[in-house]
Amino acid sequence: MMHNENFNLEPYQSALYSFFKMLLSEENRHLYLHSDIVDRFEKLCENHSELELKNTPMASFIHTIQEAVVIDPWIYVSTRFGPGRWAFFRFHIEALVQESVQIGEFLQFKEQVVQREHVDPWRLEIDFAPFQRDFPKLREQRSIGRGVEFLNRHLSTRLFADMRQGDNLIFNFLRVHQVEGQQLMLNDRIKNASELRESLRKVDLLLASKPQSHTWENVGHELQTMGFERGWGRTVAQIRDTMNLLVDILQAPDPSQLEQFLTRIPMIFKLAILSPHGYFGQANVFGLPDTGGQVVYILDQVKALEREMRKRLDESGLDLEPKIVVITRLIPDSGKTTCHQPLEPIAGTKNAVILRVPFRTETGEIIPHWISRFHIWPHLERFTLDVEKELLAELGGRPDLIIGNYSDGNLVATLLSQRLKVTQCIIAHALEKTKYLYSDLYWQENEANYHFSAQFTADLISMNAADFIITSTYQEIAGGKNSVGQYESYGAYTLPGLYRVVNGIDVFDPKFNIVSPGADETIYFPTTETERRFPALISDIEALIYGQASAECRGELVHSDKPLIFTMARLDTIKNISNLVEWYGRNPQLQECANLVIIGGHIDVQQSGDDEERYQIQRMHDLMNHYQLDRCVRWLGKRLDKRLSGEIYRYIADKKGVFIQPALFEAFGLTVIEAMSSGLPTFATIYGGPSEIIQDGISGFHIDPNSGDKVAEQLLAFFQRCQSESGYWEQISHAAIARIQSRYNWRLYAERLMTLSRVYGFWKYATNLERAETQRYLEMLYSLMYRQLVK
Ligand code: UDP
Ligand code: LCN
Repeated sequence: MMHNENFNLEPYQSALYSFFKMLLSEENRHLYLHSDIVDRFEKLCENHSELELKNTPMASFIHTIQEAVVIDPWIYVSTRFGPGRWAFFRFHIEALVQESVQIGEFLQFKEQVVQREHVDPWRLEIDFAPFQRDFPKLREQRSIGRGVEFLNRHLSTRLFADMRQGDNLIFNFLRVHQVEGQQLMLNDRIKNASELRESLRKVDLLLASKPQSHTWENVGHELQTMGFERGWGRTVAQIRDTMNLLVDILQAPDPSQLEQFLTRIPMIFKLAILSPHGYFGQANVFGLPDTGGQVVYILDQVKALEREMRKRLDESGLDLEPKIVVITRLIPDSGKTTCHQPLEPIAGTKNAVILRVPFRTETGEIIPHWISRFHIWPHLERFTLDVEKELLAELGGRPDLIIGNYSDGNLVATLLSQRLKVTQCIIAHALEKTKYLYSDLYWQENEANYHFSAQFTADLISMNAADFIITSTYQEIAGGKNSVGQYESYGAYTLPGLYRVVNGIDVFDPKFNIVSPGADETIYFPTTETERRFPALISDIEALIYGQASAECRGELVHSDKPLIFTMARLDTIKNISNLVEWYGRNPQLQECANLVIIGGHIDVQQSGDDEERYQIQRMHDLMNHYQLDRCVRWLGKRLDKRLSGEIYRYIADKKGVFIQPALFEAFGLTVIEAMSSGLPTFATIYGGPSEIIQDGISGFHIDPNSGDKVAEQLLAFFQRCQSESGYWEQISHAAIARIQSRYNWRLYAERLMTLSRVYGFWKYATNLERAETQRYLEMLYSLMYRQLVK
């Protein structure tokens, strides 16, 4: 009997039989995704209306199936009862046997689809679960992504259960802080935790008698003789405040006070941010292959972090300028970009720089050309060693925190953090495994073009090595009701013939924290804020949108009075822009109602050096020819500077237009928040981050890129409603602006990230967060698997 703790399936045995029989009857089909399963089930319900299967426990069970693997006479299914909660079953169609199976068995069966009888039962199985047995885990789904709160609560209770142990820990921790050879917080006049408590009492009496606005310069000397050093605060009032927090913690520890206290300790002065691939520059790079939101994100992040670091150093009484170094690869043949320059100051910051280090061949020659992110794996190890030297020289010492970006940057961050013994944070931006369907199962077929085997192995290593992980949304970690999270997809998967992962990462791990990015508020702001706008750009924008066709623009809009449907993205397959053209082309009513404006790629296919992009460019031309769209579609194949593209969003909003993001999958989607910040009603894919950014029908609209005709209908319905209902466009526009202002901004981001790095740094010092056992296992994986794969 199929036993399931959540559903009583006993009454539905014969219906289940019919259902599985139906799957088996499809010739040469072995794999079914959740949507296929639901689709087949609906057919079953139609054909057997007398069975009344809808709204039964069986229907609920069917909806939990994420994947079915069908090889006569067996059907194996993976079921998901919520984020991170999975169970696996198998069903024998002739013997009518149903039973639970282990994840490893499920994966092994799935391998048969690719490997037939050559499946190796002794294939390497990777399992991180045993290392985590004694490690605290979140329990509730709603807590996923709030790891630091949990960790703080859990570990403080555990540590301070023995007060003496807790006090000693804090005392020792306060003594390790130094900057540029200068001791901070405590000096050796205070010998232990009880002396610390005593000194805190005395110093408070002393400080109470001083003017509260006096600074360390006035009182520092006296404080030093009592055992205290710089770092507690700038003014007497701030110093007392921090010390009182500590007194409270030593008396009766409370996790939120501990967090507050840690945020005040000067721990982060120097930051290294890794982003090796792509063209990383500040101008003429957006839209180039592999160069998109990640670069925008990092440049904005650096500005916000520098501000926050400076504010905190200032508040702790230190006159030091923070230093941030963004490390990328140096590309000698970098066209009109600055990516051949070894060092470039970052505009809008005082002290942050881009440090470029070239990739070298085995014999040491510099590699001159751009390399796709899918092919850079063999270069990263040597790059790490070269970066280490240059980074230490640039910073004059070790960084206090290393942040990795994307699979390649995260791997380099891991290697560097291990070598330098520095806290490591990683940011995925986009995990490719969820973007490309069956990229794990059919990895061998894609190996030449994508090298997913190396990429997924690198991902697995860095996500397990990281001290903490920042994500932009909840769904990035744990998905939604019917969608698997990007990290969650690394929980279990198989690369047939290479290895199978039975416990890769647990979404309940407290290392996950959601810290969402924002959009640069000086560039992306509501269309109604007229005094901040750039009116001088309007004539340029009108020329771009309504001007004549040229080598860089295709299509000439005939009716300038119509609203505009706007999209902007790199032209790769996943962004799905050419399909948008097709949906628009197939709907003459929509063409009648609104024009389509696209920014992305190049008009001339010869100008692109990227295979995917070339294919998309050609397809765009074919579709525009086929549907004769030159009078209602304007396609700009050029890169615009940020100020201009910011003003374009607002121009489109002035004309009561909309923004559309039709991607097959979008990890987060910065264009979505840029458009919404500008007040544009936004239609964006349900696959990935946008489904969380937008509340459907309230602050924008969800669209399903697999149902293009329906998307065209949704757009048409929106424009029709705007015509018949005055104020509707404004309603959605205001809600979009409010949504972004409340949730997605860089100030909150920087505050949070700086707090997280301190709290994780503290717990890493205080406990065995580093998990030496895992570390050794990861080294083995790196050495025996990753290095072999990239040879
Ligand atoms: N962008 C741009 N010009 C282009 C295409 C994109 O300036 O031709 C910018 C866009 O404004 C956004 C970023 O590049 O800031 C794209 O980020 P997103 O997260 O939407 O997608 P990604 O490219 O990272 O997949
Ligand atoms: C990469 C992506 O694919 C986008 O979805 C994100 O918005 C971008 O990075 C920034 O994180």
